[in-house]
Amino acid sequence: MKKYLLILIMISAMNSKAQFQFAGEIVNHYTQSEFIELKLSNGLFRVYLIDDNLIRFRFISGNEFDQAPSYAVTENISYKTIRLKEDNDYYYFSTSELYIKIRKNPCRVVIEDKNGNVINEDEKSFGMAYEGEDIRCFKKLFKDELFYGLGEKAGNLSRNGSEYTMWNTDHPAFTKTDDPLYQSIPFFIGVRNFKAYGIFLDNTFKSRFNMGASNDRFYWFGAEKGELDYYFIWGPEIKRVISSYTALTGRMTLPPKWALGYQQCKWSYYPESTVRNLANEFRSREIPCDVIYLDIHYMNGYRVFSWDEERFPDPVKMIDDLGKKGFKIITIVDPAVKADIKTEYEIARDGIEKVVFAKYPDGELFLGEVWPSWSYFPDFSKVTTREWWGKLNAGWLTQGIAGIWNDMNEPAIWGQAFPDIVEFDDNGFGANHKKIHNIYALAMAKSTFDGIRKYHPNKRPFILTRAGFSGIQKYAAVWTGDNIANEEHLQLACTMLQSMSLSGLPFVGSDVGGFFEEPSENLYARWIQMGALTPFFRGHTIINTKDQEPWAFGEYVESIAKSAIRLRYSLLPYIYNEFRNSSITGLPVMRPMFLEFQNDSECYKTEANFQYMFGSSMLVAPVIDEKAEFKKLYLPEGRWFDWWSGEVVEGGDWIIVDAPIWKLPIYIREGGVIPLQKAQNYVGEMPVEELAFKILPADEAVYSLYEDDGSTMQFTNNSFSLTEITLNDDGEKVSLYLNTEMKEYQLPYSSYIFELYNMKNILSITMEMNDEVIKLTEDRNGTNSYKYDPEKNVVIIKTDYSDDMKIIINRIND
Ligand code: MIG
Repeated sequence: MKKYLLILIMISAMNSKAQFQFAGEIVNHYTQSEFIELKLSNGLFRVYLIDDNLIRFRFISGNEFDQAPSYAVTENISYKTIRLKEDNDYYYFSTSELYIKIRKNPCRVVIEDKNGNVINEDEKSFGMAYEGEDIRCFKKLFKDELFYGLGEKAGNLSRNGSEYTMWNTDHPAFTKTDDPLYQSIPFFIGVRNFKAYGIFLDNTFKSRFNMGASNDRFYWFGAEKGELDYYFIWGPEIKRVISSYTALTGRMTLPPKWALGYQQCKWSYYPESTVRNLANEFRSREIPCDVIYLDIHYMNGYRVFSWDEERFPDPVKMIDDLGKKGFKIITIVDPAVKADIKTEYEIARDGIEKVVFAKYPDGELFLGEVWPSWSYFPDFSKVTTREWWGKLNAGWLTQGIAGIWNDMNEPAIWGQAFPDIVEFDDNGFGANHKKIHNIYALAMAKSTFDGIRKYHPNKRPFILTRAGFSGIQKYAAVWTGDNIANEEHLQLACTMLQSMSLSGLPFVGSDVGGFFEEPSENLYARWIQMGALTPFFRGHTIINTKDQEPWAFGEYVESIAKSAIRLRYSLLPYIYNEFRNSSITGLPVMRPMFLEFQNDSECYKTEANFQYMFGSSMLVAPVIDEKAEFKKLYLPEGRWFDWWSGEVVEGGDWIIVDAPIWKLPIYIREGGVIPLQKAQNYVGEMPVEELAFKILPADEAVYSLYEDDGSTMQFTNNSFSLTEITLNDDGEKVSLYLNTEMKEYQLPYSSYIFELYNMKNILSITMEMNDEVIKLTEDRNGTNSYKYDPEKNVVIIKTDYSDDMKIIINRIND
C-alpha cells in the first residue's frame, strides 16, 4: 500500500515538473445558482455569467478556488444563472448575444456570436493548461486578428507578434522594445473583421501575454502562479469592451478641474525661494499653470511626511501664499519609510507599533534600501496599513497640499529585487511578494484615495502614480515614468498614452519635454503642443539637466509653448466634459482613431496611430518628427474643419498639411461641438462670463455639456448643470436648440457665442428666447447679433445667456 502511494506521488511529481498538463476531459458537472462547475481530468473549471456580453472563466489545477478577494474587480458583480444544455460532444449555453460551447473531451471553450461565427476559441490541442504552478490559456490565433491594450507598453500600438510580461518595473530610460515597464494591466482587446472582444486576466502574479510571438498557431496568456481567472468581454464595439471592462474594474472619479490645467515639475524645485520665483515667472509671463510639484528634495533626508526645514522653513505659509496666486502644490510621496526610530521622526516607530510593515517569514521586518536609505515597506494589502497610510496622507494635505504624487511604488528598490519571500497580509489571507508586487501601487493609491475621501469629504482627491494594476484608474492619474528627451519618446508618448487609454486608464500623460537628457527647441515645442492635448499635462525633467520650463528655450519657443498651454486652458470646458463622460462611461479621453471609426481600415494602420481623437470630436495630429514642417494625416469620412484656418475639408483620405513649428494640426468632426472659454492664468482665476461653442453643423447632432463647481464633491448631491445642444440642418435652415435641463449648479455666464462653420448663403438669423422671437442684427459687437464671413463661410453669433433658446439660421433659397 505504502509503496503504491509512493509511486503515485512520484509519478504525479514527475508529471507536474516535466510537462504541461492540458485541461483534459470533463468528467463531471455541477450547476450552482452563480456558476457551473466542471470537474476535469486535469483541474477544476468554473464558468460564471455576468451579462449578455460578459463571462468569467476560472480554471485551477487543484481542487480549491482562492477565497481572497480580487484587487482589481471591486465593483459589485452579480452572477446570473446559467441554463446549461448538453449534447454528445458539448455543454453549451447562450445569452442574447453569445453562444458558449464547451467541448467535453478535451475540454475546450468556443465562443460564437448569434450567427454562429466564432469570436474566440481555445486552441484545439492545448486550451487551458498548467505546468507546476504556472497556469495559462492557449487561444487559436486568427491570421487577421489585431491585438491592442495591455496598458503601459512601448513599441507599436498593435501588440501582434510580441510577448509581454506583467511585472511592475522601475525602468528608467526605457526604449521601444523594453518590457516590462511600471504598470501591469492584464487586459487586451482583439479585433477581427472590425468586431472586438476583450480578455482580462485577473491574476496579480507575474503574468505573460504572448500575442502570437514566434508562432502562427496560438496566442496565450498565463501567470507563474494563481488561478487562470479571466473575463471574456464581447463588444462588438471596442467602446463597449472598454465600458464593460471598466464596469468590472472601476472608473475614474471626476478629478478637480485644476488637475486638468498645466502642471510644472522638476527634480527638484527647492528651496522655497526657487518655488516662489518659479510661480512668479509663470504669472509675469502670463503662461497658465495650476500646479507645482515638489520632488524628493523637500523632505528631511527623504523621510516621507517630513520637511527639510532649511529648504522649506514655513511650508504652510508658502503654500498659502502660492495658493493666493492660484498655484496648487503637490508633493511626492514614496512608499519606503526610513527605518529611523532614534530621532524625532515618528512615522517608523508608529508603523512598527501598529504592525503595518511587510515582514520576512520569521517575523523580522523587511528592510530595503532606497532614497531614504534602509527603509520599511508598508503592507498595503492589510486593512490597518491602508487606514494608517490614508490618515497620514489626509493629515499631510491639511497643510494645504492639493494632491499626492506616488513614485517608486512598483515597489522599486536599489538592486531591483524585492525578496519574494517577504510576507504580506493579503486582506487576511496571507501571501508573499510574488502575489502582492503588482498590486502594491494600486493598494497604496487606494489607501491614499480612501483616506482623503474619509478625512476631507468635500475634496476631490488627486493622486498621480507611476506604478499600477487594473483598477488604478479609480484612484489615480498615471504618467509613463522616466522617458528620454528624444524623438522616439515623443512618438512613444503618443502611442503609449493611447494604449493605456484603451486599457481603461483615461487620465494619462508623459513627462513633457522628456525626463532624461535635453530636448532641442523643436522637440520641446512639438512635445508641449501634443502634451497640451493629452489628458494629463505636466512638464518634468531630471536633476542636473538644463531648465525645461516653457520659457527655457528662448522667446520663440516660449510663445509656442504659451499658446499651446493657453489653447489647453481655453478648451477646458470641452476637456472637463470629456473627463466627466469618462467617469460615467469608462471610455478614454484620448482615443485611437479606430476607437471612433471602428469600421475604417485606414484607422488601424501604423501611421494612423500617430494621430488621435481628443475627446469624441477633436482630431489631433501631432508632428512627431522633430524637424518636419508638415504632417501626413488621415481624415475619416465626413466633413472636418481645420481649427486654425476654419477651412472645411472632405474626409475619407490621407492628406498632407502644412505644419510649421507653431502649428499642431487639429480638425473638428462634422456634428462636433467644442465649448471653450477665454484662457486664464489658472483654473478659476476669474468667473467665466462668456462661453463659446465652435460648431460644424451636421444634418443632426446632439452635444451634452456638463458643468459644476470644479472642485468639491457637491456634484454628487446634484449640484451640477447639464446643457443640451441639438443641431439640425434641413438644407433650408440650420437650427440650434440649447437647453439647460439640470441647473442646480448656477452657470456664471452672461452671454454665449456660437461659431458655426461651413455656413454658406446665410440670409438671416432669428432667435427664440423667453417666448420672444428676436431677429438678430448683423453687428458683431452687440449681443443678440451676428457676423458673417461669406468667404470663409463662418457665422459668429453672440447672444444673451439663456437656459433655453433656439437659433434659426435661414439660408438663401437657390
Ligand atoms: O529614482 O523622485 O520617475 O519622475 O523625478 C528616481 C525622483 C526617483 C523617479 C521618477 C521621477 C522623479 C524621480 N524618481
